Amino acid sequence: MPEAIEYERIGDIAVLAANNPPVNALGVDVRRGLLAGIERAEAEGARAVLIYGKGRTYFAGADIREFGKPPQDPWLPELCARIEASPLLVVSSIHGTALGGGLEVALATHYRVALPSARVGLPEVHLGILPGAGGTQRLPRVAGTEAALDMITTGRHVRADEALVLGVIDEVADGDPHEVGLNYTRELLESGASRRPVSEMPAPEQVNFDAVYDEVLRKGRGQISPATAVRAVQAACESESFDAGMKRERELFMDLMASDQRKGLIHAFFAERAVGKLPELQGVEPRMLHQIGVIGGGTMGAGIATAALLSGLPVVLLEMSPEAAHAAKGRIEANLSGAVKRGKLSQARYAEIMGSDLKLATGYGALSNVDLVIEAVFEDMDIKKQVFAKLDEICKPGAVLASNTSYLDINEIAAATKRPEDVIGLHFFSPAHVMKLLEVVVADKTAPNVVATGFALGHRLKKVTVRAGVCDGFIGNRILSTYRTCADHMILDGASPFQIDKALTDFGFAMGPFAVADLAGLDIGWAVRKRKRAEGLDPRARDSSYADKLCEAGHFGQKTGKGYYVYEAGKRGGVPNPEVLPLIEAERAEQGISPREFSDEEIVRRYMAAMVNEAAKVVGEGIARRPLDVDVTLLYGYGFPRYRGGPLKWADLQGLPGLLDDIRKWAAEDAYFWQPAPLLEQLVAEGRTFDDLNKEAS
Ligand code: T1G
Repeated sequence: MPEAIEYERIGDIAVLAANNPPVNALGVDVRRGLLAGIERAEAEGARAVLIYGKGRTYFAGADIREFGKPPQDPWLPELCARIEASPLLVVSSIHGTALGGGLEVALATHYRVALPSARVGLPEVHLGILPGAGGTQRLPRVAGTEAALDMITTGRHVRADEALVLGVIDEVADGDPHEVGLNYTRELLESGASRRPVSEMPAPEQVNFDAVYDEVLRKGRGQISPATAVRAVQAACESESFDAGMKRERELFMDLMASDQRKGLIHAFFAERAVGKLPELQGVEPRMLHQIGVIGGGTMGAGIATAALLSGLPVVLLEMSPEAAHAAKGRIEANLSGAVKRGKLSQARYAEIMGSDLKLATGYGALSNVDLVIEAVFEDMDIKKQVFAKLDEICKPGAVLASNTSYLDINEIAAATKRPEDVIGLHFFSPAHVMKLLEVVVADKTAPNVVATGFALGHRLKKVTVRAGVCDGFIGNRILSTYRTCADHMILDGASPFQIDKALTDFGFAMGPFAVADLAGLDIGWAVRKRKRAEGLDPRARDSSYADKLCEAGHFGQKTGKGYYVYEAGKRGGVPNPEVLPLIEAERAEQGISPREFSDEEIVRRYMAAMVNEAAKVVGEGIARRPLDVDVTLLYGYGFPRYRGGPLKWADLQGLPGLLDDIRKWAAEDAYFWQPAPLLEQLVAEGRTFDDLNKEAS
């Protein structure tokens, strides 16, 4: 096996090269190698040590896979102290990303040079922890308290030019990191530069830490790591010595390491990287995409077209009339102008896209040469079938035919063509150029390379792409429909939409379900309810019509200014609509229900249990391949709090037996809704968790 740290002696300089692909994470072998390298350089009488990374990056951080396992010597904080204490001049040459423990090692070296393309940062808070190898003590000493607080609490990656201004690095130079590092180290030796341990620099300046703490806590919506990190930086300013500050950092670090939030966030990190790893995609080449078609230029179609155009894919957008095509163009223009304003798109590229990459059409013939078409027309099976029959006639052989339906049966849609193997669901979330989730819905006859093409498109559009099977609502909307139903039941029984929204935002959701419904448009849920009633509801299912009455009165949520909430132009968010509670009270009276009190805790418990139970059915039926696919879907498409890891990670952390007990208890009042998922029962019987299933599948 190659050494994780390679040692090379060039004149007076000992060069330590990290060789631990893919990201030179600071696992135990790398730490041992660095320690041995420093000791050898000192023993051999070198004058300086240069540390850099082979491959794509300097150290991208501690090895996250070691978290939660017994620690192995040397620990990173001790290693950093040892590097800094070396009597030799120690220099880092940074390329790629110096993140977390990587930046902490760099800060323990005496000088830092970086390539212009390099980025540095302390992203630990995103993993539910804080920098634990001196980052909270050393960074404020070189960059000042304010800049350090910003970097540590946001975890943002800082570009080399900014890092230079902040004093995090000392020099920017272009070239190969080995050469750049050697040149810089030689210059330092020639100029007689002396060692420069950051720990010996004066303590950083005081700020109003309590105010910063409160602000960061509020912004974190219940996430504790950024606020806790503020206290660690405070210790850098207020401790009597550097070592005392380090001790405080360690205590706070260990507290966070033991937290469920850390477990949730680390799960999210690996889960979002695992969703694209499917055995069925191994070795399968996706079809080439040079140009795509989008049918329908409403909010969804225009969003999908925008996402494709931003990724460099030319788009033919089909609308039914010149007026509709014109309106669609306006939506895309508005989306792209937003990207220009945010600095994500240059003016020149904007002009290029509008000038030649986007083509508007009103006849199907324009789609004869595209490699993939995404249909985003009205959510109606008959219309979709007509569209696909037409595509079957027009599109060239091998073109992928995709539907953006959010509920409808892709098998039935595929059957409207003579090439069901080319048909797939590509379920985007609105606004499609912003939301990160893409569900790739695989029908019975979808060809593997069409699935691979869906994933390749998702990758190109920078989406987190999840595989789903066919059922009503696929992974996300099926689970949504169940937890929404649970919320509706609680309303019938005595809770208010506003209490439910508040309880769930306090739990960490970006928005509560009723605010979400207002945002999405109440007409969408109304259409689904009408369809389901037309198909025939199970007589045991509880139903309610107060929400229909809102729609009948023309209140569709934000787009009409009124729904569960009333929205005033120019104001963010809304205030409770006073018409809602009387409608609910009338409904309760009609159904003969005497309302009861709900605690916020019960609301969350029931809502989450409904979500977990449906999610377990979705996994048990193979609609989602693994529990982690559900977790990622809810995290990226439904505002689930990332620090809770996703519903099934949350369930594991709560304990599955207790959840199943509750579900069985509630089944006594509503046996139809609270049917325990067979998979949940099985896991409890076997004493296993959802995460055990994830591990078995990887
Ligand atoms: N440990 C282990 N594996 C890691 C890793 C890490 N730190 N970072 C990445 N990987 C794996 C990843 O799972 C994937 O594996 C492969 O590398 C490529 O990653 C004491 C406590 C560096 C910007 O938070 O942000 O230091 O899926 O697909 O898009 O304070 O990875 O191929 O099997 O993401 O080019 C702090 C986390 C740790 C950085 C590269 N560091 N990594 O992005 O590739 S905590 C981080 C990233 C810490 C100290 C502490 C990104 C990246 P596989 P990728 P990428």
